[in-house]
Amino acid sequence: MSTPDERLPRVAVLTGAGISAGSGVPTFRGAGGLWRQYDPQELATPQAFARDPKLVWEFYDWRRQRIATCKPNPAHQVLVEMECLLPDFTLVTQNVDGLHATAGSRRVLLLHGDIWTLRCTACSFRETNRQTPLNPLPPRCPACGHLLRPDVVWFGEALDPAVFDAARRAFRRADLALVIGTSALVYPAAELPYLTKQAGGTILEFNTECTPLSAVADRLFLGPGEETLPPWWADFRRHLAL
Ligand code: BJW
Ligand code: ZN
Repeated sequence: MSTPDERLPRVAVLTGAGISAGSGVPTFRGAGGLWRQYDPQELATPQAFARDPKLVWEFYDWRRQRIATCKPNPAHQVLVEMECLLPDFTLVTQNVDGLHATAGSRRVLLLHGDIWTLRCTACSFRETNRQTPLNPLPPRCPACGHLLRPDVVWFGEALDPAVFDAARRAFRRADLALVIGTSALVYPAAELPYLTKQAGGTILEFNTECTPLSAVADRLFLGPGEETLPPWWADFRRHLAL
């Protein structure tokens, strides 16, 4: 006899900047993704920070100020409900904005870190605070006086192996992968949905544009995630009799 849990699909979700676009958080790539005259992708590197920590901190401080006023949108809310109702559900995000947690998601695998946490470049000091603006810039370690940096993953830096392994396991065992608001260009995050596909599962993509993943996704829901995800979930929930 099957238990109620066994009839429910295992679901893994990968989110990117596009899920927070409807909340007013700027994305990295594409229209509106520019900060001053700089390309955000070029500021998210250890080289940029070594060259000009003040400039890189101004970029992160500006983003902290923007994000501080943003509220989760209906797409974030759907993922909170899914976590509550599905016994095998994993939310993996590339976002550093904290909006999944603010919405009420309890377990979130943060692949690229957290913009609200600062850590020392020299000692083990680490602190989470929502202070905006930060003053002075760049901030310095209260323990040793060296530079603090945002606790995020820049290009060329390794993701936390324990976090990434947990994400890989979730996508490998998932019957269904939802990929929401990511350009699917940045690795190793972008490889996750392919693990579901290789293991015989289904990929549903929610994006305002086609991405390199769209060719292998089983279905692309074209449009803002905050508009396309809630009706999809309402139907799916009904189908699962939840
Ligand atoms: C909507 C919407 C709405 C809009 N609704 N949708 C060549 C091949 C493969 C890999 C590499 C390569 N060359 C270099 C690499 C490695 C590199 C990489 O992937 N580069 C590629 C760009 C080519 N990767 C790395 O360096 C990673 N580390 C690594 O590989 O380490 C190796 C190593 C091992 C051992 C020791 C040492 C090293 C690290 C990657 C870290 C990425 N970091 C950033 C910054 C984080 C901090 C911060 O936020 O500032 O992460 S970069 C930036 O990109 C950020 C994002 O999380 C990430 C992904 O962006 P995302 O979320 O997809 O956003 P966008 O803007 O690209 O897309 C938004 C999407 O939303 C669009 O598609 C819109 O259409 C859509 N959209 N409105 C739904 N309303
Ligand atoms: Zn220190």
